Amino acid sequence: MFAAMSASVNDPSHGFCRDCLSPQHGGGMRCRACGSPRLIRHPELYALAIAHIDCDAFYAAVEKRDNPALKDRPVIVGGGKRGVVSTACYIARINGVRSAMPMFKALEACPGAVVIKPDMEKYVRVGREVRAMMQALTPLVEPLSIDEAFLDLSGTERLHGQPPALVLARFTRAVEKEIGITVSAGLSYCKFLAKIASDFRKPRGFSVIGQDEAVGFLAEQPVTMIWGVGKAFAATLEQDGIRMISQLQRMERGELMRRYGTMGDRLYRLSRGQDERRVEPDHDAKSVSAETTFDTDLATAADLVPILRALSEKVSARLKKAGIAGRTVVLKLKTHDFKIRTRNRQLGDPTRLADRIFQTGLQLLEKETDGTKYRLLGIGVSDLSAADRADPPDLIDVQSRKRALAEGAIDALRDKFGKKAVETGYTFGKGRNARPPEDADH
Ligand code: TTP
Ligand code: MG
Ligand code: MG
Repeated sequence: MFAAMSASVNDPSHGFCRDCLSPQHGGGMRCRACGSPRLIRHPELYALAIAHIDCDAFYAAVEKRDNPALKDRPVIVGGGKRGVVSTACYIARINGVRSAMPMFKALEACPGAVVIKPDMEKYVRVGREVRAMMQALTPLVEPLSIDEAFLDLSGTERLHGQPPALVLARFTRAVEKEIGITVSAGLSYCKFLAKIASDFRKPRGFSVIGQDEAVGFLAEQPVTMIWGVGKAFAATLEQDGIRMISQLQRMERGELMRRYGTMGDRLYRLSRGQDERRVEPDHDAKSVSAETTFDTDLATAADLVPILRALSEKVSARLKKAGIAGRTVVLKLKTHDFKIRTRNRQLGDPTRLADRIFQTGLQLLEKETDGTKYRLLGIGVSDLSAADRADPPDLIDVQSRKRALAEGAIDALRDKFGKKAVETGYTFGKGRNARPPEDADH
């Protein structure tokens, strides 16, 4: 499926050297210009534009960069509060060390390892630098975590004067040179396969999965390669005798949906390499929200409403401080058995008023107070915009206008006398069961 195995390895127009980027004509094993064996050839190389990039052994790579004496040593980053491995460099991995392993086990497997406590601030900073370099290639960058993102490079050829494959290879070189860590890249026609490809030949990998080979390639993979098939779901499939994606490829959509609901539809499509999801760029913040986990599960409106009020005020305060407003109110509940329920309502205009957020949340909450016990409640707004068009006074009804005016007055008092100076009826006496709200910026 990949370059080396591809049928058109000899096609002179479909390859380049990943080290010096010179085009490769003919089928040699080494670059004609620089002698490097890191050649990439693929019949669809210049037709694919969806990329996934993931840094190699990210935290450990940053630590090695900052202390060259560690270069050839096995390095484990972790410990801290939970006493587990965050990540290990590839030398430590040869000895069997893995992320999430208890530290004592990791040291049993690799006694000579150098253990380093995580320095999150540093990793966040480096992650941002890598992201900034991605954003210089295309505005369509969708971060998935601190060290990885999807990029949609379609339509960037005119800007860069090069097809996406070369832009990507140039990028991986630039990260090595400018940031001092390595990344792996996957290139395909969809997100699902781009992500699989980036994981294929780590570290310093560059893998390509084209349209023509997708179904054949997937047929040979286990179902766990499908997005959303975790351990529990894989066990369910295993019980039904399904282990390989090829088995899903032979099943009808209706049958899969009957057995597995919406997940069945996903299995049907992804097993056939069909993935229409677009690369969604990151906006600085997509929502502003606050949530709290209760000490004991709560079910009644009497218990939940005061907490909703307090959280709405918190969200509103943060919106006001940031000068932004949100048009969609999102209620989040987690049931006693850890199922998440989110409910949205779009407003006519963006708001930053605690009362509007609260009243909307209340309407959504009413439908969910059906006796279910909850362990968490959250409220927030999304569809963010600048505050200048928020809460137009002539468009809100008389009651809400009164409350808006009152809220303005309360804000002014709080500014003058401090946060605790004014409490509304709803928040009075709250907190019996609630922990302090946690902020959540997404
Ligand atoms: P990953 O990209 O999953 O792993 P990695 O970059 O360390 O290694 P590779 O991609 O080459 O396989 O995660 C990125 C970082 O997130 C990782 O360096 C440390 C952190 N992390 C944890 O803290 N705990 C974990 O269980 C995992 C998987 C990652
Ligand atoms: Mg990584
Ligand atoms: Mg990652």
